[in-house]
Amino acid sequence: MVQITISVKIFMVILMHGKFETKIIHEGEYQNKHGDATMPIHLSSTFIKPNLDTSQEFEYSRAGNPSRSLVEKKLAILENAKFALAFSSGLAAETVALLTLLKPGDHMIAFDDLYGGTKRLFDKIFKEKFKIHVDYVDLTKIDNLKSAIQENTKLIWIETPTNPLLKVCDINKISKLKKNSLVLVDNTFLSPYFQNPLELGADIVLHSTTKYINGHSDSIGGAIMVNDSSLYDSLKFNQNATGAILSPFDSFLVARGIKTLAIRMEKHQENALKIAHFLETHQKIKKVIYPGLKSHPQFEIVKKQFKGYAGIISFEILGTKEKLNLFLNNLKIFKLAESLGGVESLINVPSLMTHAYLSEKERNDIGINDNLMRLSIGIENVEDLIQDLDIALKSV
Ligand code: P1T
Repeated sequence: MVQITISVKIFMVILMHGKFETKIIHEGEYQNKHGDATMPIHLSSTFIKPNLDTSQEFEYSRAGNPSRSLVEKKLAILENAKFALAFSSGLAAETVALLTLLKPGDHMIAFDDLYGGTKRLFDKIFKEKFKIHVDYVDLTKIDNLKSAIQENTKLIWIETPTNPLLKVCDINKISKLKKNSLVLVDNTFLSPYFQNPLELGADIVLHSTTKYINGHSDSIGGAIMVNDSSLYDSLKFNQNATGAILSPFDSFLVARGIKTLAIRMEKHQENALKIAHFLETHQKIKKVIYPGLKSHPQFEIVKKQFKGYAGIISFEILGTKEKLNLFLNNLKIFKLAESLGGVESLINVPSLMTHAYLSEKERNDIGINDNLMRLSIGIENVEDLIQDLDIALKSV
């Protein structure tokens, strides 16, 4: 018994000082009486109370569940945060964040390029129904923030890199200028392996775990990580009150996906860099946007802020809509689908898919034109991926 306690303590110390890859595998796992090497899924919706007076960690699975609790421990480790919460989707996490941080009449500044579903949530629900004032601002230029910020600005909402134009802003500078507001960074596109916004001064980090964190395109989920305990308590209260929780089975999938995040991200990036260089020199391509290219407009911020570039590339093809269709129809490995960050390579046409909610004018104003495509580079063999793109481009 004494020996077990000592070895557990030594293990805890190793974990505390361990590197990212070690921590994400071991954090939250514990040995039960059967000796499971990995935590089983706890499907129970409710937990039996020994009597009315005893309080216990888990009572009802909406409020707390061992499988969710395990994944939340791992999620906190990912962003080096004190607290994490796991939600039923990225948009569920966003909804609870907005409900927690804003009240009618408040003002919010958001990056002008964001996932289409996020803008739809802001515009159609929080602006229209709850009278939140939202200003979309190009935050690549810090002066734009200075002129947009108001006394009642309560929240600055950032994606960096943005979806789908991969625009980058300086989290540290924005956090220093925030005045009375909180800074929330949607870190989905880089994953916690390549960027940690809390360390750069942000107050809240949000992820669609559907993407890199789970990594296998088989679960929809979201996460919020914070260091402030009262903020955590409010978010947790609203999560339980609205019921926006990650299910036990999805918690298991996300916890499993997290264990390979580091190795997947390295491969996504290695492949994406090669593909970005291939596209950049191709005569049928008009423009390539990838944070790892020197041609990226905010490459100076990228060098300072990112630990890596991840696997999303946006590009414009030369020519008409027919040519775009020909190109898409001739791809064999890249599949036409929404979402990103999985092991398989995907291609998306934002104007018709992820950003179809925006009007043509809104899309044109920020630069999402009809020929823009977004690649999510998977972890397949990179020569196969380049050949797939090459053959499809030759058919155009
Ligand atoms: O799909 P969901 O898990 O609800 O996550 C929403 C979301 C939040 N933030 C970012 C940056 C996102 O890209 C998304 C979802 N995006 C896609 C489905 C997509 O194809 O871009």
